[in-house]
Amino acid sequence: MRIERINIYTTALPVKGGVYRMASDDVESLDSTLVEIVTNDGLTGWGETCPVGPVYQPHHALGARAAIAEIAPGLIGSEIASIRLLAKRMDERLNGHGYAKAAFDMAFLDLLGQRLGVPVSTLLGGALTDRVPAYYSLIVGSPEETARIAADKVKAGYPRLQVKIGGRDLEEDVATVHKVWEAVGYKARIAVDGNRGLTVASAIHLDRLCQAIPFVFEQPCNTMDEVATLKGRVTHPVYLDENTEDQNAVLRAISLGIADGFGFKVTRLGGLTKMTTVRDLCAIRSLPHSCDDAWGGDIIAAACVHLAATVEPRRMEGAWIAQEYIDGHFDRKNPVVIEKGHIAVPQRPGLGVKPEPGMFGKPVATY
Ligand code: 0XW
Ligand code: MG
Repeated sequence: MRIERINIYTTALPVKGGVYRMASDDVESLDSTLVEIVTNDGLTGWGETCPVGPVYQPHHALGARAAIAEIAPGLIGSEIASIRLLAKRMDERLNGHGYAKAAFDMAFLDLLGQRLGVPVSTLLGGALTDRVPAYYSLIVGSPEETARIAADKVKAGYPRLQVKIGGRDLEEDVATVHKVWEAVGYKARIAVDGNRGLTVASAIHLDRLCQAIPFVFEQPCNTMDEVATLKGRVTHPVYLDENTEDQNAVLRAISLGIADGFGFKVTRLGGLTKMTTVRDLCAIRSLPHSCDDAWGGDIIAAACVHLAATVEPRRMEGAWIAQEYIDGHFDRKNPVVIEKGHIAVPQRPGLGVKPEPGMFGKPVATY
């Protein structure tokens, strides 16, 4: 099975509700890039990469497409058999840019799964479950409104909430965390996500002012060095998200002992194959983590869920997919959906999702 053609598409994913607010940025519509690989035996494999705007992490949609343009011509004619060989070929075309390579890695695995008749979770080492937990991400908002939505989402079955804070007065952040805790208590696990927005001083204050509330503190400050200085000075467990820019960053954080867990993004880490390495490193040190991406439609959602199914459930912090913030699905027949706060793992060969034919219009590039 050889790569005959690669089509690149783009699609806009407007945010349901108008705006997705984080400490680092407000976003209103996300620009997703889709990779369709067509093989000589008529199979098609799909990949996707969709940064949540250009500010959240050092990725942007135009950057992804520029990187794809460097890589794609060098893949034509390649055999879809060894994922490692394909990764090497991509590295020979372009240094870095894992978030663009991630879309190809997804498409390779989608094709290999279809060819072998197995779901992608099997290619990632094997599923431990057929249903993974999701979590609900509450955007930066007023304490009252955030607590009201939190209670609703717990009632709807979400086992975990992520409360976004930062970019405003400490008083409002502290009040938000308290109100959410009063509203949901032990009924859901809570992560408080600063999205790099707090100074070390504010992070220490927030930690003290919310001392008795059992939450994990996600990416409170901008850099890994700042977060490292929190060790021993805050009582809440600290998780890294945006700072895990590649596998080496994860290795560094684990070996320095500065992260109690992670919010992983599949494309940021360079794709599903690279994620299996950090998944296994986390298993060695009993570190919990999520299997998310920053944004995306059904292709990315399926990728996150296949990977999440291979993580030991006691360390699985949930698969975040953008469904609650986008309208519709790429695959209306077999969409990836959250039901009662959980997501069924696709059982069909490959990723198990296929965009409706023609839904993205004409390709923006073909190789
Ligand atoms: C909740 N997310 C997975 C969605 C947005 O990309 C932000 C992100 C996070 O945890 O920071
Ligand atoms: Mg986060």
